[in-house]
Amino acid sequence: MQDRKLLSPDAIRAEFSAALSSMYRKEVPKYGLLMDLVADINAEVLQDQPSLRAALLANESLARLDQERHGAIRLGTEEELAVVCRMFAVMGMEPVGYYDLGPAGVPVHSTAFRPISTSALAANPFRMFTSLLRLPLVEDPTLRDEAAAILARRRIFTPKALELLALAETQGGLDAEQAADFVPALIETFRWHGDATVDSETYARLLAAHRLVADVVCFRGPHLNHLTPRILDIDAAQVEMPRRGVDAKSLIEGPPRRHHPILLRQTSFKALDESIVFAGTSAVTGAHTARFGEIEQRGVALTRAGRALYDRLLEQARSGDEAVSYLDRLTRAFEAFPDDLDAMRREGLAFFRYRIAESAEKTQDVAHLSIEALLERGIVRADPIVYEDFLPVSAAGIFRSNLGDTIGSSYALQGSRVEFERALGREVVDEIRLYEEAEARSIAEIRVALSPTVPA
Ligand code: OOG
Ligand code: NI
Repeated sequence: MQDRKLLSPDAIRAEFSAALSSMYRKEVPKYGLLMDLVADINAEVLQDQPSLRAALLANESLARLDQERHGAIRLGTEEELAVVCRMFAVMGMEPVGYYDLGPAGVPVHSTAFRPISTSALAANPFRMFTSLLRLPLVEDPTLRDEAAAILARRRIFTPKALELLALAETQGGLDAEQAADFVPALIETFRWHGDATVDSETYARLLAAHRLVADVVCFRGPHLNHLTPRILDIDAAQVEMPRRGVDAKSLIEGPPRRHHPILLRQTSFKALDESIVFAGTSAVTGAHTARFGEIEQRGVALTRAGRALYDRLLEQARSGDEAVSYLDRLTRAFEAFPDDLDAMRREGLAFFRYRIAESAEKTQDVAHLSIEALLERGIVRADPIVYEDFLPVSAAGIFRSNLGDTIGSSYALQGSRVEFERALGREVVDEIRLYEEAEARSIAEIRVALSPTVPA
């Protein structure tokens, strides 16, 4: 039997994200502008804040700073979701989190396919925010059936990608040569196809039902709709974007600016109007807004208690007095969220990774001390764990910025995690569990490191 040397899923994911990035730069010229802006602002911030630079260097994220963090796609059917799940598994990406965007007026439910382990995230952090259209939310039954029939006819994966997927599943992975074929074959699925699968009249009817429905249903596949690099100062970027001719959405999604960032803040801009050719015609006959640019700034991951507080304060700001600007309401509401790392830690609001301080003296027996006592004595330090996931209210805001604010308010029919998981063919990973485990593991490692060595 031939012994194949399989490539690590991390390496395949790195190839995939690099290939997506170069495809997107070609497809969406304005995206290059955004990348330049991000590189400039990140360089400035690093120069101004040597301590941040040192922290990024210490956790090995400095080198990958300007690499894209995530992309987003929208799928039309449960079958597409099931296959996408298997495709991403080849690249070490698992579905993490369940996001129901219906309450925020977007007829999808979503997950994020992403690497899970600290080492995999460090090797390549790329993740894909993946939404599934919820056709039952289309009110008109005739239109709904028509949309379902159109989607049932399309084949979004190339035969090559499907063949290599089957091979990966039987072999337990792909070797370098196979991966070099797999990545471009899979990328085809996420490419922009300007030729619509429907005529202009059908497109117009679907567009009238919901812009998102038209975007998902009328094309040959789930075109990548944005790629998102990481920015170290999103407020600076928000100011800089219009200066460089990039039309930013008016508000940054997520928590307000803080001294110690929490969760995730995002902003975006409409990238371009695509020309489309409708079925049955040969000339360019329409325009469609599909793709955009986005940037994100990430902060510390919150515990269930911290997240509940975040959700409550956000809701307070959103439903507050309209005579006061949203930004003021947000700032005021979040005064109730401590902006001090140690307070967040002691109050159990955020997750930390504990480690033995480099400066700690390797002295007498301290194994009996509590973590708090170890911290106080400087033997142990606590570093915030970065939030790697998404926020449903923010995600809905990003959808809206691209689709137009005219989209409906709230869908009464709740999304169903169980239904989503049935389509996926597996359960989604609970993102908060991952942070709990990472924190607990770091404490266990300290216990091992400090335990007195047993004499041989
Ligand atoms: C996805 C929007 C959500 C994010 O970063 O929260 C998103 C989409 O528009 O398909 O990407
Ligand atoms: Ni995004």
